[in-house]
Amino acid sequence: MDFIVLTIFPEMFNQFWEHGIIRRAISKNIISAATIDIRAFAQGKHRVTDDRPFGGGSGMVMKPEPLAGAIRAAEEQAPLSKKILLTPQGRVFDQKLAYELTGGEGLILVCGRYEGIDERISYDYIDYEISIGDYVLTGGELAAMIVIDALTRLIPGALGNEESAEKDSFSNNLLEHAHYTRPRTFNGSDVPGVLLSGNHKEIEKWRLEASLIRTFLKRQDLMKNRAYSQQETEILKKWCRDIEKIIQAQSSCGTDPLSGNQ
Ligand code: 4FV
Repeated sequence: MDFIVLTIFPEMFNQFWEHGIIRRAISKNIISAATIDIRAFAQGKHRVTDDRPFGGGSGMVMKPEPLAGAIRAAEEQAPLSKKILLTPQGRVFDQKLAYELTGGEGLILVCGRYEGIDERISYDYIDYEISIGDYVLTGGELAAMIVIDALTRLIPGALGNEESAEKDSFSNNLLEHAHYTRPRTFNGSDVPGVLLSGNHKEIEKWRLEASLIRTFLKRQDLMKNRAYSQQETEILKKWCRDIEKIIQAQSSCGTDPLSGNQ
């Protein structure tokens, strides 16, 4: 997959390309990564890329001409790549969208600065608008890094063993189970025994239940309109039975199960 980032701060990506899974994916040609300096397409001796907004108001707007020049240059390098503008106006990025975007040849990621870019660039040049969340950044660069990072680890060969991307949080719309490593005891707390049992069937069951519990406690929104497997449904029904037993036990000893009052 090819990534070309259009930015007035290309140097911000130097470190990003040179570390971890991104570095390895580039070295294994699983991805190609490049930046294009928008300022290189600005006219005049000061190569101005921004100007005051028509209609007045605070802040500056990115001029259309340098952006158009940079986008055309990127299109020459990657004619099949989709042109993405990182903006709070866009579809909010999530694991589902990450999977969808890995299906393409590549992405040309346009990073805005200042108050944003001239709207005519969105009209005439941009295929998708993507937001990394409902908050405002000083520029689109960090958003571009997040998109590149989340997509790269989904591309076969990028991660060590394939398996881990499949078992990601959100890959099955559940939060990932807890992870433990040596030492077996830390700060007086032991690793759950089942994980030391070597019984992979029981370990898988424990991990699934751990994912369901975490998702139930932390992100119930993810549990709504989700299709549940037979095994997951069994686990959820067992919880209901266990909770029923507790409630029954409470009422049998005359305690109001909800208030706990006698
Ligand atoms: C943003 C976001 C974001 C808006 C004005 C850059 C800033 C400035 N991009 N998801 N949230 N962009 O806040 O993607 O130009």
